[in-house]
Amino acid sequence: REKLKTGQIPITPPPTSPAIQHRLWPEVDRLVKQQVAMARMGIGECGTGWQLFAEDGEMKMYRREEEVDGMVVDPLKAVHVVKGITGHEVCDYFFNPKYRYDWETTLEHMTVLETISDDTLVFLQTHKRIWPASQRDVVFWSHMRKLPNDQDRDGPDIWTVVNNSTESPEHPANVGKCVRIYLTVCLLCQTRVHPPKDGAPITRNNVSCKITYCSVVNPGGWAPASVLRAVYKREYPKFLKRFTSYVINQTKNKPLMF
Ligand code: 16C
Repeated sequence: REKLKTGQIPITPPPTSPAIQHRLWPEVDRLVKQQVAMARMGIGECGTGWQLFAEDGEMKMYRREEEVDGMVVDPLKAVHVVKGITGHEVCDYFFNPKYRYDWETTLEHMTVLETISDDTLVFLQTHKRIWPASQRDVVFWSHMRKLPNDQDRDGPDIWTVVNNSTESPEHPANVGKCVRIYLTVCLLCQTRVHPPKDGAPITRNNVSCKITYCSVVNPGGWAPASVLRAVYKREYPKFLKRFTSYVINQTKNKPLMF
């Protein structure tokens, strides 16, 4: 097991995880640690230039304007607090391919290219075209992980899903009608329990989930900056509201999953 300094968070998964044997594992493990550390930082702690561009109740979305070779790659950081659901549930619905068409409105087609383990998959997705740009596709690994709760050792675990672009020799970039996009996404979910004063059992009324969603998408080829910024300003809030409502609806009559 990894050696920890005081206050350091252990985020190495159990050594039994079968994904450890896979060629992608060193990258998965490194990226997950890096993305989780960044997601845990408050907006004031992760550099300057963050602008609030969308707000709705508890949901706040910030972006930083950035361009690489003339292409918009604005990083996004969103925070939200949603009542009645747990971090494990939110991550499960985000990670599990069987639910993806239900909530991912920009999706045209999704294939699981490889099952590395129960918690690590490789996806190929095509997304809806935005006029006047070409249609986009993306190949990424997706990894879901439970993290120990270092701030409250008796509290529920923290859960995360990290998605990061990768290559697939069977599906090379930019050969068909689609332009390949490149992304790094981190969803980090922390469950808060507000125990009933009378010692009654904990129900959905007693839990909430703090969600942090960070994303950087490189469009991979020409797309007008103004169109791209207008699209993500509309699509990211739509995604987070629709996805969290979906999780609320799916779980409302099910037992809590911590
Ligand atoms: O994280 C999210 N979803 C995950 C599971 O699918 C995964 C995938 C993310 C793909 C995000 C890129 C999608 C871009 C497609 C083009 C947009 C089509 C809009 C069509 C409107 C009718 O991590 C949730 C993702 C929420 C996506 C919000 C949209 C972000 C747009 C960013 C700009 C992309 C550049 C497109 C260049 C033309």
